[in-house]
Amino acid sequence: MALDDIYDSILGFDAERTAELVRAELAAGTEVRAILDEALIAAMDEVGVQFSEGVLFVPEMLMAAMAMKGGLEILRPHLSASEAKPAGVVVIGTVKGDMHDIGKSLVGMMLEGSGFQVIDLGIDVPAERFLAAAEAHQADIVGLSALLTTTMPAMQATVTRLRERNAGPRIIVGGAPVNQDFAERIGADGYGEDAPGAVALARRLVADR
Ligand code: B1M
Repeated sequence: MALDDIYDSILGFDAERTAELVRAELAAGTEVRAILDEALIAAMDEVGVQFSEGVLFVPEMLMAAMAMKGGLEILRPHLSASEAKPAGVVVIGTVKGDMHDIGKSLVGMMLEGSGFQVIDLGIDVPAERFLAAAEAHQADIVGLSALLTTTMPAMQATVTRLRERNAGPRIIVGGAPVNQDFAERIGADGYGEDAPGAVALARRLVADR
């Protein structure tokens, strides 16, 4: 099955083939969601399992990530739809010390697709940069991503820094080690389990403002 081939191409670190197969799947009319969930994200989950088991190491994890990101870029126009007036402004980034950007980028793309204006600050973003960007762009929402247990404190520190403003933006958090309980403990306004969850949450928070 073609989705399995995409999955295998990521686990084979063959970025060119991943791109080729994703294009072919789109042309064949396969749903974007299926390509994303059953091939791209599923493959990265397996990479994580194999890394934990000591089968794969950091260089392989990186090569798999590059293949996944290539596929994601091809899906980007299909995740995005333009609207005249943005649903809100979101500043998003991965917190300080953390280099993982695939989940954060996916959340950003899906927010764009839902009509939000997204300012993506990238990876390893210190609290001050989140604060400066939120002010400069008059953000409605700041989205923080963390993939490491060791960078969860940086997420907490960023929330604390953003909260020092009186009328600050709403803050949403997400990433594999984060959960609702943690979000509440650090004073975030919400937790997005995945990209669609983050979009639903952002919509709710903007509507409540
Ligand atoms: Co890293 N890594 N990594 N890694 N890596 C993990 C996270 C890990 C779980 C692997 C493992 O051990 N099984 C583990 C963390 C363990 C822990 O802390 N509990 C780990 C480790 C240990 C490390 C290093 C420390 C390894 C080392 O150097 N010894 C190192 C740290 C570097 C650093 O950041 N300082 C490291 C490095 C890397 C690479 C650079 C090689 C590469 C990242 C490349 C890149 O991003 N450009 C990498 C990768 C690829 C992974 C795994 C395999 C895949 C992550 C991914 O992209 N998933 C990962 C294992 C895993 O997660 N299965 C792993 C796909 C992506 C779509 O999912 O990011 O979870 P995810 O995003 C989801 C949700 O979490 C959520 O929505 C997304 C879509 O559904 N979400 C949000 C994310 N952000 C959100 C924000 C929101 C809302 C929802 O609102 C704002």
